[in-house]
Amino acid sequence: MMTPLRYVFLILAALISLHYILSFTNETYGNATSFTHLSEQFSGSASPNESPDKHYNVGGPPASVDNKHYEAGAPPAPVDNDHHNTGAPSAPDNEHQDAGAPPAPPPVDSKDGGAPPPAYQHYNTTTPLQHGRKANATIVMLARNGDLDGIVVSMKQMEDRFNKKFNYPYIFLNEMDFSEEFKTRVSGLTDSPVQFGLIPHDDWYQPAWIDETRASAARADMVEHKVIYGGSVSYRNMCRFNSGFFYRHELLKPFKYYWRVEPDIKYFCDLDYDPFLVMQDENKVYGFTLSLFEYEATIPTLWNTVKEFTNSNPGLLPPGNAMDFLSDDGGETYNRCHFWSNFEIGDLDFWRGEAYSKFFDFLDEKGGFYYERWGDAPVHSIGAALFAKKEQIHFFNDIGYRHEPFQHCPQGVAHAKGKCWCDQKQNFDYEWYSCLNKYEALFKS
Ligand SMILES: Nc1nc2c(ncn2[C@@H]2O[C@H](COP(=O)(O)OP(=O)(O)OP(=O)(O)O)[C@@H](O)[C@H]2O)c(=O)[nH]1
Ligand SMILES: [Mg+2]
Repeated sequence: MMTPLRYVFLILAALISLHYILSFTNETYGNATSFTHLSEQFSGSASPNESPDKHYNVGGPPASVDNKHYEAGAPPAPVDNDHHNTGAPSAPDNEHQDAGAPPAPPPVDSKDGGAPPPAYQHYNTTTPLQHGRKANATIVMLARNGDLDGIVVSMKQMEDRFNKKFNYPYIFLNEMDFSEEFKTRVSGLTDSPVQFGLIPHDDWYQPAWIDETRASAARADMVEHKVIYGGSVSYRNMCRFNSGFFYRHELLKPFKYYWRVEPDIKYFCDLDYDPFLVMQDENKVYGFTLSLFEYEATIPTLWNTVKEFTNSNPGLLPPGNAMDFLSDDGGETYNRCHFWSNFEIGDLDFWRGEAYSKFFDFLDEKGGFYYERWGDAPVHSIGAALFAKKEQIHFFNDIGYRHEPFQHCPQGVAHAKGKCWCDQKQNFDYEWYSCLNKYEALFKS
């Protein structure tokens, strides 16, 4: 007779035999039950090959160019008159854009990977990581409390792609007090200093000397003609502030260089050199990634006003400026090309200098920020192109960047170097609506 104890021994013996058979015949089972593996499990140390981070290196799916943003013969023109008055978060408004056929993607030059001419390729000559140098620079974001969700998206990318290595400070500006939630959330994203500034009343709001009857008639007309942001006063306040006041703000006074960042943008590539030092070492005053044509309806009298100014101040224009980026006929007419100012790396002292200061004051007195809808992009671009030498305007080719609905995706070698996650075929540089070829032509003759 078998006693119960014998049954127990018999089952144990059977289990041990099975374990040995499986250990030798099945590799997965053998590895999983090896002593080394089991001891790692108990001590809590994971194999270096099993780092959870390895699955998250990509940074997200590539953005696609949204065809809805293009229309044949005219730029995308959302009308969003309430958006800027409500403090609601920015949202791309795609609905009012005609769905024309998108331009064909530019051919990628297989010889040089589509890289721009050597004139623009002079990076990595300066890296603060090697030399321990830093520029006197800050990252600037103008924002409403309602922009918070888009701001953290932009700021996290700024930190991850660039600033956690370089630790430049941030300055946030607003015509209203930032909420505690805003301050807490953005401060938590960086080890760098973060400051929050209130914009002085008169630097933001429509001046009392503007004829409101004329201004409101202009807004109504633009709404009727579906001009983008045509009915918005706060958008005009924003454009005027960015054109002539941000660089004079108390918090920016100690700084020489700035990098402008907007909500909901994308940075596609790792940046392992300091663009501020490129600006400083090469005496640049303005850096861009995207350029395009302005909406004619927003600037009907801008160029005549510019000509009036330059005719009476010819001495402010240096020889060898970038006039040919702006005009195809030696300055007679404006071709509407401008650098897209939602991305800017620039020299604050250039804006603070005599030429641009006089220029801005002259434009401001004409009232075109309110009687029309002059944008800070054409105003900055015209200022930089006229009052600096063309070599002082820099194309940051290796900064992959998207602000809806356009993106600059570095090509070839630059794409690989930055480990960029944008699709190289989705690149605005040589689309029909881009002005990059006019910038490049400046350096060909
Ligand atoms: N404080 C404040 N910031 C604003 C206001 N309007 C716009 N901004 C900011 O100014 C910058 C430009 O505004 P956007 O709404 O992005 O204008 P845009 O880039 O021409 O157009 P979209 O991005 O397509 O909406 C962004 O950084 C905004 O957060 C405002 O009324 N108050
Ligand atoms: Mg924007």
